[in-house]
Amino acid sequence: MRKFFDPRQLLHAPARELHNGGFTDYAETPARAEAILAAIGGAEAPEDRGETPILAVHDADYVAFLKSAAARWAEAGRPGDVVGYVWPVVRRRPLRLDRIDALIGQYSFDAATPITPHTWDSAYWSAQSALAAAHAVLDGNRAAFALCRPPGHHAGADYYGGYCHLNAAAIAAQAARDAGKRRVAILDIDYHHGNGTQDIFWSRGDVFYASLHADPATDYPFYWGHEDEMGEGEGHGATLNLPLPQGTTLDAFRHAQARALRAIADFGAELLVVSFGADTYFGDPISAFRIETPDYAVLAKDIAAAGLPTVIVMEGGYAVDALGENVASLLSGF
Ligand code: OKP
Ligand code: ZN
Repeated sequence: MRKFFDPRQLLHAPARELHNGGFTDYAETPARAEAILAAIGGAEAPEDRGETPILAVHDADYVAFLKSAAARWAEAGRPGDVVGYVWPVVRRRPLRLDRIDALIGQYSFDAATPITPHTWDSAYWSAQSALAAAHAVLDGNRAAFALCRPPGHHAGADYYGGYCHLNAAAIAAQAARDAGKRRVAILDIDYHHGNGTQDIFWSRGDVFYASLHADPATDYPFYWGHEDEMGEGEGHGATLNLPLPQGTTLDAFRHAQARALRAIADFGAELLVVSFGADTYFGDPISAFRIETPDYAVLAKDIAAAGLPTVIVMEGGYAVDALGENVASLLSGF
């Protein structure tokens, strides 16, 4: 299987994050990508497809903010990483904001996703890796893997959060649409609900979003991922949320995944994007499912049996010591 990663994706390395009321070391580390690379035997560098496919998903003003945030922060005399501390309760528009502090609040939804001077570069190349995998599949490969880091599924068209800045899975799905695939599905099997991906395709009937995740009643991102969120307008019925309780093991996870795959088949998807998070692993430090390393191969075989051209995009997974083996297990299942 072709695999894609650019070394510039390692540059984004925030020092600390706000976690449960205190500052801890940032969990979404460059070491995650290094562990995966070591276990899967390296990856090809993606081509540079420019900003056009990114701007097909993200708003231009948001992209301009991401690029300039670190410089504006420094200009304001602030040391360290860019971190927000004030948010509008409702995203009132049009806003005419100039203070960096206010802009952060407009373009983000949490305080756990710092921006550094390298964030744009890393997020850009993470998106390019997803695009490279999408094009490998569009060119006839059965499946391809994008080692996306930073991850993407919490990022919306005009906001970041949850360690995510550019939504790689959404960018890959949109690229497939623009290349002529009429119906595309995204299967999100990260531990957390992919609120950004859901939001991007919420009102669209051409991209199906199915997610298995920890119940938002107990887990981040809390506000999204309930079973009754089904999309709107032309998108009504093209969003499927399957929240699962903490403690979920392979059997229940596999059962829910089969349900999602049936819905994707009924939808008539011509290409599948898998948002893969290994934070469902029982040893994950910030999550509470009980998937084991060999289980990922089982889940992958079930996905492969759907018979769709498949783009696998990396999302979370924070047990760095086991992360490489977990990803290798998943890829072996294909
Ligand atoms: C990103 B991905 C809980 C803090 C949660 C954000 C988690 C982002 C997960 N105290 N921090 O979906 O793996
Ligand atoms: Zn996650």
